[in-house]
Amino acid sequence: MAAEKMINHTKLILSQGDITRADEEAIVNAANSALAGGGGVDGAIHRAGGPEIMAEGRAIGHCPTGEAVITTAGKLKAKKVIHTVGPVYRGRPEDPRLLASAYKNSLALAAKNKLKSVAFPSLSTGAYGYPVDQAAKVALKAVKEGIEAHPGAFERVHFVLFGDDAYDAYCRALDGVY
Ligand code: AR6
Repeated sequence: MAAEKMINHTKLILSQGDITRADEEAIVNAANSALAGGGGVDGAIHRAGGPEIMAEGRAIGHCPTGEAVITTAGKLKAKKVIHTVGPVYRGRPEDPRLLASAYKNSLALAAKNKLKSVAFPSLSTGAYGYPVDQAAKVALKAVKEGIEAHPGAFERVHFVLFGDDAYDAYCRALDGVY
């Protein structure tokens, strides 16, 4: 199952699956500010990629909410892992702003490192509790703006969504945003 849209020359793809298996140059991790590892996508990426990723994360030490840092991808197929930190959802006005920043700063870092394809999970919608329908709208708008801000940088931006609920929410949001 997959849905696709073109944004200028970039293919935006929504699919269902496990992001650790994504065949893209950069994989984005839903990290925490301490870059300390955890459950969800973060746990899956470290398990599949091996200890090198954590070692580089430790050396970087910290990533504020809404920002992004980059490490090796270890044993993963990707060239790099971009670690970003979405907001813990509290229903505040800054939640969507911070969530959008996490997506846009991840794309900016990918562009800077000449990574032409990027896989995202649905940031903040697991342990951080962001309602997925709301998060999907913020995510797709932010990614569209991020792609437009870096003309020619990306061949593909790929949301790899875990489970039917997330995939369906992003498909609904795609119709609204584009
Ligand atoms: N591939 C793609 N998506 C996944 C995978 C996977 N392998 N595993 C889970 N998801 P979460 P957050 C989905 O909790 O809400 C960690 O402990 C999951 O179903 O991974 O940003 C960090 O260390 C959900 O839709 O990230 C932080 O402390 C989405 O990924 C904290 O959780 C995000 O869920 C970050 O919380």
